[in-house]
Amino acid sequence: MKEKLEAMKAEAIARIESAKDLDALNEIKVAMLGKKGELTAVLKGMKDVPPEERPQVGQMVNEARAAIEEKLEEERTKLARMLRTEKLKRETIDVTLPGRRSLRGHRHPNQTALEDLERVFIGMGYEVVDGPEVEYDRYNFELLNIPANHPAKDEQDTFYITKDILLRTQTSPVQARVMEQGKLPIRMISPGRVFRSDEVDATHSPSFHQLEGLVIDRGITFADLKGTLGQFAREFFGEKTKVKFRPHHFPFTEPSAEVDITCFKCGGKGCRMCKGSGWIEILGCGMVHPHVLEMCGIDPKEYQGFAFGIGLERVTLLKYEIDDMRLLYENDVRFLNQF
Ligand code: 2NL
Repeated sequence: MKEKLEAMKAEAIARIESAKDLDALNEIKVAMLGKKGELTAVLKGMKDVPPEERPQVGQMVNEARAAIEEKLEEERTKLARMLRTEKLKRETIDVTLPGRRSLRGHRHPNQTALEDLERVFIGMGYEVVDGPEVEYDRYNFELLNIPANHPAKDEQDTFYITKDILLRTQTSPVQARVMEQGKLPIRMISPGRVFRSDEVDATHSPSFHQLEGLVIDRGITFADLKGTLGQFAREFFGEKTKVKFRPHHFPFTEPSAEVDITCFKCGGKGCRMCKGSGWIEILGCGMVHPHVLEMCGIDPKEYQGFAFGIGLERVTLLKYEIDDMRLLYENDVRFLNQF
C-alpha cells in the first residue's frame, strides 16, 4: 500500500513537472484528486484495509494529497509567470516610434464663407435670424407675392409635404415672419438651408444655402440698396471691387436687379474666372414690393425697404475657385484638407 502510494505520488509529480500549460495541470489535478481520481479511489478502498492500519494509511494519503497539491500550485505559479513574461515580450512597446496623429477637423469651406458673409452684415448692424426649414405655403410663397399659378410652385421645383406645407425654397419666409411680427425698423439677414427639386450637377443640388437680407424703415430708397451692396462687395471681395446693377424681375421686389461685381481675379480685364467678361454675377435684389409689405401688415406709404438674396454655395465656389458644387457635399477629406 505504502509503495503504491509513493509510486502514485512520484508519477503525479513527474507529470506535473512536464505539464506544458495550465490546462494540462488542471487535467492532472482532476485525474489525481478529482471525484474519480486515483488518490480518491485509494480513500474509497479504505474499507478493505485492516482497521488497525487505517490511521496510518489515511495519513499517508493525506500527505500524498498535500504534496501533490503543493506541487500543482508551485507549477501553476511558475507557468503563469512564464506565460505572462512571454506575453509581455510579444507586447513590447517601442517608445521611440513616432506617435500616430489623430485627424483634426476644421471648418467646411461653405461654413467659412457663411461666417465671412455674416461678419460683413453684422458689422453693418444687421441681426442674424433663423427660421424653420419646413414652411407653410403662406410664408414661402403667398406673402412673397408668388401667386398660385407661378412656375416656382410647380411640384417639379418644390418639395411638398402636404398641399400647404413644404420645404422652403428660399429663406425669405423667415423675413416674412419677422415683418408680420410688426417690430420696425428691420435690419436682418436670414442665412440657411433651402430646398429645390433639382437634379444634381456641377451647379445644382436639391439642398443648398442662401443668405437673404432685409431692411425696412421710413424713407429707404434704391440708393440705400446700392450703397449697402457696394459696401458689402468692397468688404467681401476687396476695396477695388465695383458693382453693376442690371434690371431683372422677381415677384417680391419692384424694381428688381441682379448685381455683378468686377472680377476679383483679374480686376475686370477678363479671365477664365469671369469667362472673359470682367464681371461676375453675385446676387439678386430689389425694393420690397408694396404688395408684400401690405400682406405682411406694413403700410407701404409709411415704410419702404430693400431685400437681397445671395447663393452661399455660389460665393464659396467663387471664393475658393472650386468648379463643381458636388465637391462641397461629398466630404472627401482629400478635398476638405485643402481649406
Ligand atoms: C436671388 C434673389 C432675392 C429677395 C431675394 C426678399 C425677401 C422679402 C421680400 C422681398 Cl421678405 N425680397 N428677398 C429679394 C430679391 C432677390 O434673391 O437670386 N437669390 C439667390
